[in-house]
Amino acid sequence: IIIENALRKAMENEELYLVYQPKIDLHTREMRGMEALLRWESSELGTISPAEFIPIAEETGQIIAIGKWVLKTACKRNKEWQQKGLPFQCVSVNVSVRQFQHSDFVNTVEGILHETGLNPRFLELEITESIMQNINESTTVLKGLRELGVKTSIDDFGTGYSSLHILRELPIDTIKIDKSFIDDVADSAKRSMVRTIIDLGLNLNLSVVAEGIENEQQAKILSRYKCRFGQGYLFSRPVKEDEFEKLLHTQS
Ligand code: G
Ligand code: G
Ligand code: MN
Ligand code: NA
Repeated sequence: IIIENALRKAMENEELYLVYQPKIDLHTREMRGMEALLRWESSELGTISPAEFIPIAEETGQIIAIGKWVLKTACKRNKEWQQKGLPFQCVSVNVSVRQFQHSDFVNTVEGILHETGLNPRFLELEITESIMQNINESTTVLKGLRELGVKTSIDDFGTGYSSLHILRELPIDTIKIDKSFIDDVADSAKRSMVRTIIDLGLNLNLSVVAEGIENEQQAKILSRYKCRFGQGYLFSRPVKEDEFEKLLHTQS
């Protein structure tokens, strides 16, 4: 209840903001996209992680308004960067299950693209395997998004109960291999799992992203296994928009 009330004010008082983390081509080390991540600096409660407040916002339904704000802010900012002449990048936005399953979701995305003027190909939506709870509806939503020209990605891939099922049934573009598998890459006895996931993605013509890369050894092994893209502290932490703009400048 405390967080719920503070979150209501957070929207009004502009305590929410986005940070951005680059996605890197592991071969050339160039930026090939960015993920927008939500942050909350509460005047009452201090810094609160989305891992803590997103589940509450899902329960209370506040996620619908928050999710719209995130999506609109990320699209608007990306369009502004493009208009400034910075290199065009695709922005990935996290979408929670409840938001994804909201009846109006595809229309909302379409409206935000229209309003911000962002070309749909520069937007990707990250969802988790939990959308499999409702496979028919999820398929309809994913098809609607594909018709709009928006890309979709399965976040934390490999951690759910339906990883294979999802690939077989749903029209998606990208898998993001969960950090727990990337942590295992340094261990020769455990790395075969990662290799198998990468091959699976490539064989299905999906874009494969490794998340949570923290050292050069992991990056090298993943690159050798033909994982094309990566994100992680090795390349950059998620940074505020002014700092991210500087990163974009170094790419032009
Ligand atoms: O950025 P960080 O590692 O603190 O994120 C923690 C969790 O919160 C991750 O699971 C991430 O996907 C999720 N998260 C971050 N930003 C958003 C957002 O804008 N919307 C949703 N639904 N989840 C987010
Ligand atoms: O669930 P999702 O993949 O959206 O969450 C991404 C989270 O992982 C973000 O909170 C981000 O801050 C965090 N993150 C990004 N790169 C790294 C990394 O290299 N190491 C760790 N520990 N966390 C990372
Ligand atoms: Mn994500
Ligand atoms: Na993830």
